[in-house]
Amino acid sequence: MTLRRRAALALAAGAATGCATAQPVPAMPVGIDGAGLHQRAAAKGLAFGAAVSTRQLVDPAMESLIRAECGLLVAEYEMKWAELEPQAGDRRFRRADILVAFARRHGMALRGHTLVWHESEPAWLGGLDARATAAAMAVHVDATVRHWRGAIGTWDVVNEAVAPEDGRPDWLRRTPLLERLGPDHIALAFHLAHTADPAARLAYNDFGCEHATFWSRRRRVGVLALLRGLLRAGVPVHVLGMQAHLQAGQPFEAREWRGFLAEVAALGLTIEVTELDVNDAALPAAVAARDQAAAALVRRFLDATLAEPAVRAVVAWGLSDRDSWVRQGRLPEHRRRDGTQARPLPFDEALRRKPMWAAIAGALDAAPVRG
Ligand code: 9MR
Repeated sequence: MTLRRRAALALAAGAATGCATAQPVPAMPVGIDGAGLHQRAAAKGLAFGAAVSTRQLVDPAMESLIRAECGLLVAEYEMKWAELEPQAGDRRFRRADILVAFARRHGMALRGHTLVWHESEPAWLGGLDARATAAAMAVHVDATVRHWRGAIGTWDVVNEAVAPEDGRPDWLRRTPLLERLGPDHIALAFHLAHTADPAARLAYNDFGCEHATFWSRRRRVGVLALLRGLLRAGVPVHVLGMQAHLQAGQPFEAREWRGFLAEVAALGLTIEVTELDVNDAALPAAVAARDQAAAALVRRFLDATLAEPAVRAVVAWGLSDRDSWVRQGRLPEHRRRDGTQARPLPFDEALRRKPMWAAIAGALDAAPVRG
């Protein structure tokens, strides 16, 4: 029996219900018309938004910053599988519902993030055999997409499936789901999401493609191969999400990057920048110089990216440095040797605009209007 058929049967049977910084940064002057990033993006037919959490919505200053700057929201973690189904069959949509209601109340679009990701698989999945895993994935994708049907414009269906360094001939990552179900589970997740909400745009989302390095280049080849294979097989994938966790100190070449985006666009896909931020670990400690360098990298990246008409959205992975995952230092390459805090986002910890805000605003202002 094919995986798809098996999952469909499982569905029918309801089988798996079962620091502060040393020097303060001066506030950036408000742009010519005082507009936030969302308004600047909207003027070009683009969307601008950020990853947020429900915790941020109860902080009045943060809440008003989100409303001033964002036209699109994504849950930084509250829509991940491990959060939504902490125990098998125990589905908890309530927290993420708060975000969805907030977005609706303020006329903001939503990205759904993310249905299948090896880092957010619930622990209980580990104890299941292939058949039960397929059933659990099918019910999770179906129930989740159906729950927010009509509310979420774009879903990150599969996240970070490419890892050339894992040594498979297809350059796919060796995840628990892949080991148990094989590569077909990727296509299956898209089919299930499409059935659950035929109007939602479905994205493949990945990181580490943006730089002019051997590592990034291989990842781009892997991503293109995956997309081509899915499209050839008639899989409903509509969007490529490029996370854009930029690495200061690594080379970025606009022409090379634009060539890749043009190849993606030629496949008929649209493109969204989904998790923009800058790892500044390689930059000097002095805040002014550091912020200028990070902003310059963001400006070069966005100028090149927004020149591609298929690019429709820019999403920052948070608004304020104080909330950035980079500060958690989970990745060794995020740790600053000088012990100062990372400054990866457009607003500082006091929610003041940084040069990175001006870089994003400038790139949006300079972007061609979308048709
Ligand atoms: O920034 C997110 C962090 O707060 C969460 O603890 C973590 C696990 O859910 O996920 C982080 O976001 C990741 C995103 O979902 C996918 N791309 C990489 C991001 C940083 O790890």
